[in-house]
Amino acid sequence: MARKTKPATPKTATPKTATIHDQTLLLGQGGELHQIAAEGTPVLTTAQGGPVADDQNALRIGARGPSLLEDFHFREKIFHFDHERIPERVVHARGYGAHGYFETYESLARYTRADVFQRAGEKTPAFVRFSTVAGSKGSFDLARDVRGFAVKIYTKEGNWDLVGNNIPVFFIQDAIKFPDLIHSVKPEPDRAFPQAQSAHDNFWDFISLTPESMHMIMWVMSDRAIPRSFRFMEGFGVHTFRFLNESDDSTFVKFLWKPKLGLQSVVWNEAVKINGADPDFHRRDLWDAVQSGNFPEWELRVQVFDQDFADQFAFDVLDPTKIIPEEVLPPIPVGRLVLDRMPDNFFAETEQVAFMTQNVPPGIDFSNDPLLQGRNFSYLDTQLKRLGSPNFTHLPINAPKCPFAHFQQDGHMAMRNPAGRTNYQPNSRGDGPREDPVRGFRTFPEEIAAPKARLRAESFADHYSQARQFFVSQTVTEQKHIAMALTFELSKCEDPVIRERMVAHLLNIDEGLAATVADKLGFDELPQPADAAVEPRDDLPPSPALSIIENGPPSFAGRKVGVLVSDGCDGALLQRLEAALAREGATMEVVAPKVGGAEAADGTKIPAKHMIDGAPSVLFDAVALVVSEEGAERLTGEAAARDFVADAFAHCKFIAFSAAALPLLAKAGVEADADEGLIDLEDGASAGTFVERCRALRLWAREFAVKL
Ligand code: HDE
Repeated sequence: MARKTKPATPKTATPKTATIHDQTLLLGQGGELHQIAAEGTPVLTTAQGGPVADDQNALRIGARGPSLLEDFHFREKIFHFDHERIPERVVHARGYGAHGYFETYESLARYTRADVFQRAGEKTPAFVRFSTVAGSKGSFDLARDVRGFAVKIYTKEGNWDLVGNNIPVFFIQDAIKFPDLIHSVKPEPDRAFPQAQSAHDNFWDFISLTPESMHMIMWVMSDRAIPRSFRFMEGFGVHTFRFLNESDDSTFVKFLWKPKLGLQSVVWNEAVKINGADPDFHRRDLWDAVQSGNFPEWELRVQVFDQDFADQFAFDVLDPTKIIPEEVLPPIPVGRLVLDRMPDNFFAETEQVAFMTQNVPPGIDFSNDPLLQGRNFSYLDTQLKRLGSPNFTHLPINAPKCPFAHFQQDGHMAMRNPAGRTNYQPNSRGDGPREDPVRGFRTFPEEIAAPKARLRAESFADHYSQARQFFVSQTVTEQKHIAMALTFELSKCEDPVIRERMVAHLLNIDEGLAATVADKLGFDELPQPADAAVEPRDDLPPSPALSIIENGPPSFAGRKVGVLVSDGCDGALLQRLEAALAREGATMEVVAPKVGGAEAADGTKIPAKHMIDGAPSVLFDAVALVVSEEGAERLTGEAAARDFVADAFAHCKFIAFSAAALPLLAKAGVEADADEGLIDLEDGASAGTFVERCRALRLWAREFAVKL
């Protein structure tokens, strides 16, 4: 017998209603209005607003017969589903965004007339999207990669997009090489792998033939490319821009974002494991932080300089493969960015947001950096491809939040065509907007007299000196990580010629680094150093601002401890630990043999966030083992528990433990008194001591004793 399928309707709270034009309507979660069904629930409609009677069965002849074309509801539903995807970004496809605001510290009127920098304490709405570059939308978060750090500030003079990265330099000096760079790093075209990885022949082939990328290579082989969280990374505008004040005087400017919680990265072995355990590690982190009210914050700093400084500086300020070290030109704090609200809908906001380098308000102007000039074309062009219509500025996330008026009209999805007869200017009716030479955007009238040609400036020719400066500015631990990263990546190249060409470049950066990598790759002898267009300098002083470890946080705030518990454990100890962490602004997550939780010795229930198999220690900044003797005994038999401890130790994390956990430590191959990173919570050390030690984030000295 034929049957009509109708799912059960769960009971909901008493709905809110509104009466509009004598019709009583239901108010939805987001304030949207619904027609009311007989049961008092919102009515499901078609996109045309027609009420739907049956959304479980397509229209067909009989119960077992063919479906009918006449079923407009079915056809509309499937048609729309078929078109749900828009092209992912060619680069930076995987990203995650949040709303917030930018707060100006003090007037910068002497440098710029940009309205956003005029009034101390003024808050301007902002949206930020963080991203990886190489991977597709569904790739994992902890790829070794540059992170995008794109900020849209909705100023009273239009949107200002500072489309930056978490690394202050770039691979190439001319935008015309961008497609080659990106083709080389993306999956190889015949085999379509590897996904979201630079460790393959094509990438290193291109890089080894592109000496200008060497400075950037030092950064992407450093731990900067495997950040612990978006919240703990810096952001950089990369290019030199111009500030223009009311008198149109120009000052060069570079923009930097400094995370309030300090810098932090993970180690490579950890990154690989995080990708398996939680491919959404970074997005989850941002979501959790914002939702729990721990709003991530960055300070905007600017390096401002004039033409004289630019002329005297050792490198060309238009060259995007160079930095101006902070010790040479200290950045000035000018405001702060706070992220305090997650999007209501990922697609509508984070996916459809369209950043464009050419979005600058009056008072901010471009320099002639050839990469920036090329980007100013690309970002508009790519939005048309991705969003499908020149009216992408009509989408709420992209629309300015200040009044705007122009005569652009029509096109796909036009949602705000102006009313009235006049759609041009000048017009004799006095209708519509007119240009304003005083408030409007003015370009710096730079005079340039030079031949039209395809040229690269001589002043861009030094590709090694700052790469070396970056390397010597790192701590010994960080230098070791760079050597390990280069070795790993090059070990994945099948063509030995590529490895050799890269070691030849490294010889121009640091001989010790080159020798280490060559040795680990199994070279019999070192190649000749690569030809350098300009003799590399070794007199650039180390810049401590370039080290992550030297710029760690002042406290353990914003970090997370994973506590492995078992039945019969000391509940009071657990509470002391939680309280000590809360005082620091850090959090604790309980990991138990069962996700249902555990029962402390005094009978109290301990709710768990994770079961041990789903929460390896790589997901935490530090760990604690609060177990009973019996619990420890049981856990020693579980590989996941042994790995929890062994990995935390290998990744140089601080480990607190109750005395009963000793057998578990032993089974994981960790000596309880191996170093000061192991803290016995029942032998003089308090939960507070553990938290204090955790401020160092990692016990890096251990790394030289442990071979990862
Ligand atoms: Fe981009 N870049 N890029 N880029 N870029 C894009 O624009 C491009 C460069 C950066 O979260 C695309 O909307 C060229 C440097 C970020 O939506 C595209 C060149 C820096 C994002 C594009 C560069 C960046 C993008 C793809 C060489 C750091 C993500 C999707 C001249 C300062 C923004 C899109 C978001 C995205 C082109 C180099 C940062 C294709 C041609 C240098 C953070 O237009």
